[in-house]
Parts: sequence; C-alpha cells; structure tokens
Amino acid sequence: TDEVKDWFDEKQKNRAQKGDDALFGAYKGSNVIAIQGEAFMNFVIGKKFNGQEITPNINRLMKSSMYYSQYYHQTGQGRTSDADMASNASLHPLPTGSVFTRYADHEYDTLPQILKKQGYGSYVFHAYEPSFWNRSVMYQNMGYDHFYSKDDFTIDEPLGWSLGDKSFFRQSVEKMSAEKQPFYSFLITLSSHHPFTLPASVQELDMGDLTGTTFGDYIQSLHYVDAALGEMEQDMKKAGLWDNTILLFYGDHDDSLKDKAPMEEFLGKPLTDLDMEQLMNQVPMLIHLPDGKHAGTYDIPAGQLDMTPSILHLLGVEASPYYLMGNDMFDTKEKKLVVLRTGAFTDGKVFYIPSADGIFEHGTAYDMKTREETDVERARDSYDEAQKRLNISDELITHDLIRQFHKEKAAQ
Ligand code: GP9
Repeated sequence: TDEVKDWFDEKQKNRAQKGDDALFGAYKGSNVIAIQGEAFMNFVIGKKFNGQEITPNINRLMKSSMYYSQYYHQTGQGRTSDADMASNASLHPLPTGSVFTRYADHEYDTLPQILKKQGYGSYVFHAYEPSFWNRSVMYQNMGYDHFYSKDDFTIDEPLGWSLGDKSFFRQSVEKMSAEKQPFYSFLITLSSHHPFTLPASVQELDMGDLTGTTFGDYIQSLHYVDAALGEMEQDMKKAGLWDNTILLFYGDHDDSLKDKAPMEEFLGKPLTDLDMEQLMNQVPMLIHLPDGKHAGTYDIPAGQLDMTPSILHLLGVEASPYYLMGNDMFDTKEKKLVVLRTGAFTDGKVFYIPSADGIFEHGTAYDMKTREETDVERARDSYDEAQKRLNISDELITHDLIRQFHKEKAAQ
C-alpha cells in the first residue's frame, strides 16, 4: 500500500504543478463525445488499397483534428471492457480476466463521475445485451446517469451481432441531443467485430486478392464504420452539437488476426518484428476540438490510459485529486511512458518487447529512431517503472485501494 500511495503522491504533486498552458481549460464547459471503435486499428488510417481510401471520412476529419499517430491500446484478456476501463478510469487492465467482471463493486475515479462533479450529464451507449461484460453493473458503479443498451434502440439496421453502427450513431445522437448540456457521452461501436463478415451490400471496397479472406472482410468492416462516422458528423451538425463538442475517436484493440502476410500485402512492404508489434498495438486517436484548432499529426507516444487526464486538461479540470495513472497528452513536460499489459513499453526513445520467460535481459529493445535492435540496458530504467506501474494498478484494483484512499482523505 505504501508503494502505491507514494507513487500517486508523487504523480498528483506533479499534476498539481501543471495546468498553466494555453490549452488548459481552453474548452471548458464543452460537451465531450468519445467513440470507442471495435477492433479499429491504426494502420488503415490514410491508406489506400487498389486505389481506394479505406477511411475517407477519418482522413478528411484529420484536417481539422489532432491525430495521435502513436496511440496504443493497453488491453488484456478483457478486450473491449479493458479498453473502456483504461480510457475511462485510467488504470491498467488486469493480467487475467476483466476488471468489469471481476471487480465491478470496487471504487474507481472515472471520467463520468469526475465530470458529474462539474455539472455534466453522463451517458453510455452500446447497442448490445446490457449484461455483456457485466456492463449494466459496472456502468452504474462508474457513475453514468444512463446506459443506453440494445433494449433502448430500434433495430432498424440489423447487422453483425446487433444494430449497424450507422443507425447506432444516428439514434445515439438523437438521444443525447435531447439531454441537457454539457454532457459526456461514451459510445461503443460493434459492426467491425470479429469475424467481420458484413453482407455484400455493405462491402464497398474491391479487396482484390484479399476478397473473401478474414483480413479483407476486416478492412471492409472498417470502411463501413468510417462511413458511419461521416454520417454521425452530419447528424451532430444538424443537431447543433458540432461547434460545442470535443469529439474523440479511438480503437479499442487489435483485430485478433496477428497474420503477417495479408498485412504485408495490404501495406505493400515487408514487416519487421518491431513493425508487427507496433501495428498490432496501435489504434488511432483522433481529437476534434470544437473550433477545429490545433489540427495536425502528433507523434508522441500515448495510450488509452491517457484519455481521461487529457480530456480533463482541455476542460480545465484539475486531475490531481484523482487516482488516474495515465499521462496527460497535452502536458509537454511530462515523461511519456506508455506501458502495454504484456509488459512491452515505449518511452519514445526505445521500444521494449519482453521475452516469454519475463527475464528483463532476454527481452528485445529497439531504438525508435533507427528502428534497429539496441543494447537492452538502455531500456532498464523505463522497464523498472513500467513493471512498477502495472503492479501498482493491479494492487489498486484488486485491494480496492481507491476506496481506502478516499476514506482516508475524507477523514483528514
Ligand atoms: C460486445 C462487444 C465485444 O458488447 O463489446 O467485445 P469484445 O469481444 O471485442 O471484447
């Protein structure tokens, strides 16, 4: 417990010294809509296959958005629920299982709760069975005002597991625009779920040799989700939400395929181990600010744990009172260490991939500039910190330490 407390004391002290830059609070009072895209990986962004853009709407939106090109998913076995936990509670997922199913009764500092204290309404939307991933229990604990599940949607576009994302977005925007503002809305898409087979009428791309393969179907499904996003942008504009909302879009995790050959064919180049490791772990993160300012590609390493502290920065809400482990993407002075659940990490200088036996020296370190293997000792300090962070997060979650820390603070 002391190690956990000390780590957070230090983190919270450092956070408290920040918050003096122009972006801090620049979008105070804006609505926030965060969209978590099912299995949406980064490598398709800006890419063409057989002359066709895979994500034309995202590519266009990027011109007025901040695009984080080195954003990592930090999920484990809890997959979509882990991405949700990492993004909305800024904690690492567990080494096994899902926090949503194992510790839904423990206490967390979550984005919906923190924003509620600022007068926000908070809503979560996902058109699937409310009990899946124990969501109905966990979302109550996370402090949402309402969870709109499959039961709240009209299934007027049956697709894949449930409702198609186009209709899902349209109905979600309708629902949130009836709520008082400002609000935080969290949307979880579903149409690009494995095995990705959408009806032929929805498959718009010519995938050439990849037609009918799972990988080809995957790319088709992302193209559909991208089109849905384009429609959502229009719906938000019609509903008068575009100019007063911070819109975020990111991917939850990889496509589970881990198959190098189709990736090489798609990208048109041979891929190294480091390339594959990064490709399988990077998801896009797009942040559209209400005035479309600060657009550009940001190549600093970041990850899902960073979403909550970074949103708080834009809204001018101090993150220091809360138990959030992530980095603040907008804090230029902070060291950017991004730790994956596997123990792989990057600090911007090196990328470290652990070996199966978990012995530090047996892992591989790569220099991020040359992309060549480098002396593993260069990764030692960040490795120690990465391990520490994973342990601290596990301790905090499994022993319900946030509840204890909150009580201790209240008694002071
Ligand atoms: C279902 C969806 C799928 O509700 O979130 O989750 P996944 O299987 O990707 O973890």
